Amino acid sequence: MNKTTYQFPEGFLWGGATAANQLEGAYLEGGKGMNLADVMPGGKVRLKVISTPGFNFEIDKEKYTYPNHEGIDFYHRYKEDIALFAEMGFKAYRMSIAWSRIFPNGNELVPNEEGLAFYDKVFDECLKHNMEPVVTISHYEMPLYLIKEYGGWRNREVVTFFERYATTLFNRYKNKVKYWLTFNEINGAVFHPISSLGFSPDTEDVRLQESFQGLHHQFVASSLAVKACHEIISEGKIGCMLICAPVYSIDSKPENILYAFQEEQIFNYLCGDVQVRGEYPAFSKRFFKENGITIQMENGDLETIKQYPVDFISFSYYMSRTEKKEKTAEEKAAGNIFSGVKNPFLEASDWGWEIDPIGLRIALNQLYDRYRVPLFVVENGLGAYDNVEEDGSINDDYRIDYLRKHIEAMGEAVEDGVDLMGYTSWGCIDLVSASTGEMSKRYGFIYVDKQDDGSGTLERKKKKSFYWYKNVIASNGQNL
Ligand code: BGP
Repeated sequence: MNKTTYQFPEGFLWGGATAANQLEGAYLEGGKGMNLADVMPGGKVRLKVISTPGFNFEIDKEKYTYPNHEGIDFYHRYKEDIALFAEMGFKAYRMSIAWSRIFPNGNELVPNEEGLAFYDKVFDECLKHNMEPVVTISHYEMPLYLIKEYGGWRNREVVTFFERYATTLFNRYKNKVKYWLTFNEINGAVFHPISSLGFSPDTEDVRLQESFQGLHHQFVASSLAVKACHEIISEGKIGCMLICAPVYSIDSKPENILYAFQEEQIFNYLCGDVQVRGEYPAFSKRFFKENGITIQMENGDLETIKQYPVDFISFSYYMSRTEKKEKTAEEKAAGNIFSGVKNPFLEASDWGWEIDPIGLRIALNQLYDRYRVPLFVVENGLGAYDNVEEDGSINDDYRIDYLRKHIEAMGEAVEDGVDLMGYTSWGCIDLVSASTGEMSKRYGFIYVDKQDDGSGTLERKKKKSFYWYKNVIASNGQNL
């Protein structure tokens, strides 16, 4: 039976999360170089681009809109936005750094001072309000030059560039940022190599081979970042970042249960095992063999991975996944990155993402049982159409309901014994959607007046959920 109040640990990191490419805008300012997000069009075409081979990484403004170019103009309005987060009582703000603001092409030896100075100002603003910055080093915005000239993470050389980038950040912000995350949703790479690994495989046949090779490079890069973080920042804590969805079998047929279990091994655990346990799991051997995957490794890679595991696991949770070994096209469910079949017991958002708070409790327990390191929920939320009433209010009770149930699920997991560090709900201020590139899929406590066609004043308005979340934080999760 669910309790009515929950005991979240003292010092629990309540807050919100964003990513540079989805809110900063100013895509050509401050010496920034072009990155992947700058060439990703908005609308239905983006969804297609994410999953179709052969994307050419060019901008065609005649044909498409590019919502990331302006974002919500956080680059110029960060003070106002951070002040609003502070008003809600945020203890933490998860954000990312745009790699191409620091190294415009990605392969330079000397960083761009203007880019570094921008994030200094953002961190200072957070610290002024007693908010811990939680910084994702790479969130779907690889410098375009590395994509075009090097082939993205397929190329081993990128490891060196990333290590230099991460080390530059640790040296510069060592007195301001304690919490770091390496690659956003690293285990999603196989499903959308374009956003995570910076390449679009030429054919479906090579997708797995190239993705796992790219992932291996990211594992090495991540370990080198862990090493550097610990050497440079005495109090530094660095985590991996996974997209997490427990996989259910559609029924009790053993073939389906085995299939769901294997999907969970490959999708949920492989990346975690490498980054937390420091080794490729036993099941990966057979999976690689049966799928014709051969990973080129350099001497010392496995030792590096073993020696520098992450300190904690952060993850996004939006939905669970239900699986069936043989499925027809009609049975497929919509979903974030991955999709299984429709679960008859779950309702879904307007974008077909199934809503399953219990799945979050399961995910937290599964991860903690397996790894025994602190967990951090760094993304969770409901993408919804919001309506501004005539009096200017936005009554997003559906969002409050979604968040309340997920926070309750976390409370249950804490009670189950899970070591949970914090919760930063996704898109605390409305921003550009990663999958559609549109504004109308809104997650925020703060509404931004910007529409899909780019019109709008960019004015910020507090939604009903703003006041609700403020109360949740003030009561450390007791008043839900
Ligand atoms: C995650 C990404 C985020 C974010 C979120 C919501 O996968 O890490 O960047 O956007 O999903 O997705 P969407 O914006 O497509 O609704």
